[in-house]
Amino acid sequence: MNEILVALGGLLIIATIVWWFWLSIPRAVRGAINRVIEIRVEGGVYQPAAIEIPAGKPLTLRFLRIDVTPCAEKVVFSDLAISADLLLNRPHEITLPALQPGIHEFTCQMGMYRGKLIAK
Ligand SMILES: [Cu+2]
Repeated sequence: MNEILVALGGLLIIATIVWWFWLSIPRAVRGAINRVIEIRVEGGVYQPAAIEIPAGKPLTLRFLRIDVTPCAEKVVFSDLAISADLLLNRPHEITLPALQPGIHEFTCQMGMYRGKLIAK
């Protein structure tokens, strides 16, 4: 009986992890034009994780990493070939070039933390 409970508990934890990292859909936040957009890295997520931005205009993102996990120490914009190291509790600004309309993802180096810029 106990083994079954342990197994069920394990399954529940796995399901939660899968949902957390891959299935949960972040709500889009609109980034104001000509303003630095601040993104917090905390508790296993980027906050906000979905940001609407105007296409065709350079923009600056300011990452603030509060998350101590090594996972959080790098942010990668793979389709833009940009990456940066994030120091703990130290804001790090990344200026992006004007983006094509579409979705530009940013992730940790293993793709577990996920965020996206929605350029329109
Ligand atoms: Cu990671």
